[in-house]
Parts: sequence; structure tokens; C-alpha cells
Amino acid sequence: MNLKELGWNPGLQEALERYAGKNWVPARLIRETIINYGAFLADGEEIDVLLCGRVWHEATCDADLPAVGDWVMVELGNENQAHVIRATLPRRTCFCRKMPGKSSQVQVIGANIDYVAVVTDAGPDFNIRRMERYFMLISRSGAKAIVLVNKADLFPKEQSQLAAAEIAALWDGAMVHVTSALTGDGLKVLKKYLKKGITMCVVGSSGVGKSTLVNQLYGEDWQWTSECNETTGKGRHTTTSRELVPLPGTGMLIDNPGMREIQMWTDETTLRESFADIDALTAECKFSDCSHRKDSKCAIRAAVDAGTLDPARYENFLNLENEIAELRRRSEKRQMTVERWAKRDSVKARNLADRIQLEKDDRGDV
Ligand SMILES: Nc1nc2c(ncn2[C@@H]2O[C@H](COP(=O)(O)OP(=O)(O)OP(=O)(O)O)[C@@H](O)[C@H]2O)c(=O)[nH]1
Ligand SMILES: [Mg+2]
Ligand SMILES: [Zn+2]
Repeated sequence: MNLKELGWNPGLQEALERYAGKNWVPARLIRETIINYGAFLADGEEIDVLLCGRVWHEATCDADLPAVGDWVMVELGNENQAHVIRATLPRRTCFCRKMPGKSSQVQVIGANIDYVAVVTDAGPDFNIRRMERYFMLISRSGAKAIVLVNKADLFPKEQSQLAAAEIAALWDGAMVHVTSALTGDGLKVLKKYLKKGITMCVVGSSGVGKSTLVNQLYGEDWQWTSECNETTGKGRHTTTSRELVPLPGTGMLIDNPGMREIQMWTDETTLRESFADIDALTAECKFSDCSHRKDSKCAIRAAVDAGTLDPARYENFLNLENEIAELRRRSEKRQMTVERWAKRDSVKARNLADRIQLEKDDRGDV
């Protein structure tokens, strides 16, 4: 393996110049645990690395911290010393979602990825509204979207094809394929994307076949790190943390734990772009501040009534709009709290400085 096969590019080379005087080497992060990271060096050697305090302190939020797929500068330790991440290199793309639950923080799912492959099936997992959310997140990431309608061996051919067509109609430029990770059917097409140096992040609900797909493309069972996989009651291994897997001779895959929640980490602009058909209608609503809910003479609701707009798509648009607004409110609130604390601290600091000065004055040692 060399740097280029790991995804190195001219932009990174340029960023590297900043550290010319240092004795640091570039590495790509392949795994993240509670205490450290796993990383590949240029020659493909795998090492464990720790994060230095400065990089940690300089991060203003979780999303700034190194994540799987990131390039970092590492100071290699001697024999009994740890290897340490001294700096992070700029990200080319970044696939994120909102942290599950009430937090307004972002969670990075994969950095520097070329493709996000969403795995689903034509049966119980199929959900066009969820797919719409994935597409919006992917469009924000800078990566390209691929969808795999997996487990084709379990369903009639027409059913998988119909599901694939429905998904393809949802998003311009989405590449949708019918596959069976178990039998290997339909996987050949993935080799076309997975050229040397290319990274594909594999996401989707638990049990859809992400790890099976990785094993198939790897050619044998990838030896997952012990803490990475858990056996469920059903004897199945469920992935518990993300991991980058280099495929022999081709690109790289990032396997992920199944996602229960795909909440938005995006903004109104992306929403409008993604629902351009609905957005165009808003111009025809009677009121400029129409909420498109119960207001009279709403062009969007009229389109639903006339049967020209899918009610489920309308419903999803409203839900996403709510979610984005809620996210904004929450992060504004968080920002205000942060500012209040900062102000309080600075007042405290000023008070302290004044007091020290007073004491000095008292003692007469100016
Ligand atoms: N019939 C069939 N079964 C499949 C296929 N792909 C995966 N499976 C089975 O589905 C189950 C779940 O597969 P995994 O690859 O572990 O699913 P996953 O997406 O990695 O799940 P998590 O790690 O929990 O997110 C396993 O029993 C697989 O053998 C497929 O194409 N066809
Ligand atoms: Mg898995
Ligand atoms: Zn309206």
C-alpha cells in the first residue's frame, strides 16, 4: 500500500508543507475507540495513535475532532512511547448526521469519502421517506450517492427492480443497484466505483447486509477488531463501531453500525434544493408567510388535493422543515448558553485581575 492507494491527493500534499520542519508523518484513521484511534501509515502498517491535548482543546465541537477517514499528522513514538496525533489535515468531504437524541451536535460518520452507499432491501427495510433523508445528508457531504437494494435473492426480481426504480426517481444522479451480498450477485458493478484510492462509506439500517457486503468485496471474512463486533441473540454479528477496510488491490470501504435515526444535519437551503418541485409552488401560495399547513389558498396543498403532488412527499417536506427549524432553535440556544458562560467567565477573570491589582496596590508593590 502507498499514500495514493489510501486516498492521498494534491490538496493534502499542499497542506503537508505546513509541517515541513516537523518530524511528523501522515496517516489515515481507520478506527476510533474510546481511548485511541487505529491508523494506516503510508506503507500500510497499522498503528494505534493517541490524540494530543492541543488538537483536542482546539476542537470547538465534536465534529472538529478526528474521525474515521480523516488524515492526520502523527509523531511516531520510540519503542515504549505512544504514537501521537499532532495535527489534522483538511477534509475534502464529510458525511455527517445530527447526533441521535436531543443534542444539536453533529456526528461525523465518515471523512474524505467519495461515495456513500446506502444499503436497503425491497422488503421490510424499504422506506422511500428515509431514503429522501439520506439523499439530503449525502448531498451536503460532498460525496456521491449510491443505493444498493440488497437481499435480491429473497424477493421476486420485479419487486427489487421496482424498489430500485422508485428510489432512482427520487434523486437526480443517484446510482441505484440491485444486489445480493450473500450470493455476490450484482456486486461486480461496485468494482467500477472502487478504484484505487477511492473510499466508500456503507450505511443503512441494522441487518440490511453492510458487513456481509464488505466481506464479499474483501474476498474473505475481514477480521474485525474484537470490540467492533458483537454477537446478538440470533447468532448474528452486529457492528458496534465504524471501521475502514482496505480492499486488496482496489478502494476502501467504511463499515458502520446500523443507524436507527437519521436526523437532519442540514439547512433550509438544502431542503429547498431537494424539494425544488415543492419550493417552486410556494411562489403561488396566497400569503408570503404561508406555512403550507392550514392557511387558505396554499398552492402546495392545492397540488396535493389535485393529485399532482404525492401526499407522502408533502408530509415528509413538512417534517423535515420542522426538524431543521427545531435544530436551528436548539443550536441558537446552545450558542447563547456558551456566550453567557464565556461572558460570566470573562467578568470573573476581570474581577480577579482587579482584585489582584488592588491587593498589589495595598502592598504597595506596583
Ligand atoms: N438472503 C440474504 N441475506 C443477507 C444478504 N446480505 C446479508 N444477509 C444476511 O443478513 C444478516 C445481517 O447481515 P449483516 O451483514 O450483519 O448486516 P449489517 O447491515 O452489517 O448489520 P449491523 O452490523 O447490525 O448494522 C446476516 O444473517 C446476513 O447473512 C443478502 O443479500 N441476502
Ligand atoms: Mg454490520
Ligand atoms: Zn402554502
